[in-house]
Amino acid sequence: MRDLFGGGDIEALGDGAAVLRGFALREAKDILAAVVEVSAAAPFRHMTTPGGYRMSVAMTNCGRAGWVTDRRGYRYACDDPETGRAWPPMPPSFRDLAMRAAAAGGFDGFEPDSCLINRYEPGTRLSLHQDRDERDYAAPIVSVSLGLPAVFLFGGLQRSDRPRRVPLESGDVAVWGGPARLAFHGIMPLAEGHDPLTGRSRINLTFRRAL
Ligand code: MD6
Ligand code: FE
Repeated sequence: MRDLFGGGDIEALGDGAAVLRGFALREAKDILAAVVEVSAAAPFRHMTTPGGYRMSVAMTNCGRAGWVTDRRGYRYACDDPETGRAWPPMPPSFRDLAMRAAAAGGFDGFEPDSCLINRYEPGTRLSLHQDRDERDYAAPIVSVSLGLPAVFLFGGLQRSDRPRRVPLESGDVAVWGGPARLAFHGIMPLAEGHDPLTGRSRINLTFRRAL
């Protein structure tokens, strides 16, 4: 069962991890409008991995720190390397949503200082990885899905642990922390489709406590 107003189901993905079905559905339109504003100041771009590959996911950030990758490595930076300016501030509504989602997932007191915004198009994928560039792992990761559906791969603490395949729809929020903080995760190649709010794309917001 799910309702339209964010009071929906919580699906456990193991100890410390859950999907909050439809948690961000009510504010989806407003979030996407804010993403358009952020990306006017800090455009989506395809970053380069330390190994020299162009990422198929297009990314930007808002908040005090933004996640970046280039030939020198993965890290958080307070300035956008493309513009030389600070990342756009995190809208208060983003922070509020992330805090409420973290609390619903069992993590009270989450204070995100970084919001990585990812744009996927059909065919785009994100290979299995851990989020480990943050200074400490006490805070959870909160990941908001909007637009086209995707299959989230959620594994264990070893790369070799077989991941579960979790379908994510627009408005779903995944939260992982505590014993699951360093779980391997990824996104299967996006299927072709059309979403009424985003068209031919999926927008993902990942909130972290980076610094
Ligand atoms: C998702 N994204 O798109 C999950 N992690 O649902 C991630 O796990 C992620 O998009 C690190 C960097 C970029 C990402
Ligand atoms: Fe990740």
